[in-house]
Amino acid sequence: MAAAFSLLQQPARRDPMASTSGASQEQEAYFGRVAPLNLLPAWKVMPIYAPAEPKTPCLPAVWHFREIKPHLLESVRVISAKEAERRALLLHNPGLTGAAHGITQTISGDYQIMLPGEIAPAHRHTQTAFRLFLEGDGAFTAIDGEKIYMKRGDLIIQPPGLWHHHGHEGGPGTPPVIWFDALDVGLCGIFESTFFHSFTQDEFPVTRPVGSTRGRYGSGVVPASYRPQPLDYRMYAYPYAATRGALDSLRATEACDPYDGWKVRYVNPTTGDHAMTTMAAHLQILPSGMTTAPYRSTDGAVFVVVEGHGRTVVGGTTLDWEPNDVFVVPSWQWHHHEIAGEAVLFSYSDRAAQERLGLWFEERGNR
Ligand code: GTQ
Ligand code: FE2
Repeated sequence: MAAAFSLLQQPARRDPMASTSGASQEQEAYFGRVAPLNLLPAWKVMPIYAPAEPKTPCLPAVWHFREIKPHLLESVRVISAKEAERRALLLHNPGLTGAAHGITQTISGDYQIMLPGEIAPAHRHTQTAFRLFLEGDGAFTAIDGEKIYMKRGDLIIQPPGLWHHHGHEGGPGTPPVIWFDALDVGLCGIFESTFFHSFTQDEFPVTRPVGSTRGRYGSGVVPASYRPQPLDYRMYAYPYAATRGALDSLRATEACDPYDGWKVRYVNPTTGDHAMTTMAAHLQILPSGMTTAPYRSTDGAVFVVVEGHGRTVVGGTTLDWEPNDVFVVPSWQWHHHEIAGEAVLFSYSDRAAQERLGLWFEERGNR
């Protein structure tokens, strides 16, 4: 995408920060006179609302599944899925304070657990969501009347406004199921466009056969009468076997990209655009021993480790990771990956929203 201006060549100019340091007594008195009228002098707050480059309170951080799993298992004794509606542990960025509770200011993530026989009751919301399934057998998400059974690595996107509930159909005594959820909570919060409704019953009626949407839209064809709409989603399930197969296929003939290894983007098959309107999602494979070249972009990205081991260096912070761990690289921070054992990383961010609004920028460094 062509940038509206060059980010990398800041013209030399007086420092706008200078105007805020050391306001004179006269200026302070003036601020005091306009404040009761709910006015703020722009020159006083300029560096906060218009910093020279992206600034974030979010910190680079990693959540180790090995440490978290015992607490997830314990949560099933603390509350039922029905009572909790979603029995999930949110990943909270340690740099965020106050009401903010996301991994970044725009997106959230959590680990959700269900026991056999449980139902997480039906609801709908304006937030876009998705699940990346991690472990266990017998779990489904029902979206708009279609049950989607989930296996490890499957991505299930949850379009805004559609009724959904979850269940675990494994028999008594089968292990719990655990998956990773993400929502654009902060983004909808900033726009103050969040609606949330609970359905009248625990389960929204299932009216379409298993495999319906992927069966119709997942094979390079669409029903003949269908005309794609920009905000229309028709396919919810992206099975891991298919996406992983796409990576293997790329790898068979393409050179390893120094920044990304081999990387695919999840798309809406009827438009070719991002699979979700607000959040971009990607899957990449990085070979053992690879150190990626330094990169930064304006979307704070969250990574879920599907396979492999390694670490990611974000500025001065090193994040070690293994399967099922989650880590975050905040906006505009230089980072690279060091791969110890061939790794498959799922990642997501608010990039789709930023691109639509003309706000997305990236910079590729040299090694
Ligand atoms: O599974 O539908 O953790 O709507 C938060 C909000 C999970 C879900 C969460 C949700 C869900
Ligand atoms: Fe939900």
